[in-house]
Amino acid sequence: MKSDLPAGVTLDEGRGGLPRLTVATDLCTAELYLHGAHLCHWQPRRHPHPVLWMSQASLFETGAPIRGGVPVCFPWFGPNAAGPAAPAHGVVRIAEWALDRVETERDGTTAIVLSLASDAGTRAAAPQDFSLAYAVRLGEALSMALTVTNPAGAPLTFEEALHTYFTVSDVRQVSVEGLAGATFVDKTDGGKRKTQDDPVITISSETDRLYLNTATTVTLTDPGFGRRITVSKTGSLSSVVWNPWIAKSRAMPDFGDDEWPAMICIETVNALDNAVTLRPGASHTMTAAISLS
Ligand code: TA6
Repeated sequence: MKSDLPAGVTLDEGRGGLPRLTVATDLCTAELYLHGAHLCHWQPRRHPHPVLWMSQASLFETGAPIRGGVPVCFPWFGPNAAGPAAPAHGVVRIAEWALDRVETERDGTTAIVLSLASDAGTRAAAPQDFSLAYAVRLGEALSMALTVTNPAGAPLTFEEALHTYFTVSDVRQVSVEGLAGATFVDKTDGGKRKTQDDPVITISSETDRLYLNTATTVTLTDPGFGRRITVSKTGSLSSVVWNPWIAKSRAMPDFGDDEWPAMICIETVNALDNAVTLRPGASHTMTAAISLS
């Protein structure tokens, strides 16, 4: 695959010796690990700060999730009620994906396509058969498209997420809009279902909300960095807003104790009531498009 790479794209060993695609074009810099098809870095050339956040304490080893960037979560979101020993957020973020192609589009955007099919490794924790294709387009904007195909002879029901970690100047200063009126599951309050009454979400404690039945675009305003990040989506009816705050940060070994002010997750999801069921042979695509202004 190394020989097929366009100018500005290299494939080498990254942290932990894991295969890593590095993009350095006129439009942006980026890093994507084949482990979990995990986008770890993306920064448009004209922006002084990275857009995606990475923990300095993240692991980079087979079998372990990477902390930050955009974890790809499938076929369940969060813990697996059916298998407490099963990995959180599913099996594909700790699987080794195939790099199918890398192309440079006419406007200079780098388009990467990866794939993953169920095998004995995934079936050990997730019995369902699946076939995934993941298209990541990197330029002055970022778009990610996760396509799930059901290769089996029976319906496939799954949850999924593009669990995007954003870098912010100070999470206590940012505001999140676009979810007004939506119902959310408050994971900091026993999973109670509540309504987002205030059109502006601010963060002043641990915040872990799964918004349901919402297809809206979400904006993150960061006065400290003087930027607004827009997350628009298709094929997704759930969104998550998450910041672990102090105690939860300390409880996560791959998350620095003092890192929580610098990040917020705004995730593009299908979970709980919005889980997807595919009939045999059918496909479903969820996309997230991220732009800055
Ligand atoms: O999306 C928010 C969340 O479900 C939080 O509850 C927290 O667990 C976070 O994901 C990180 O999950 P992870 O399994 O990566 O530690």
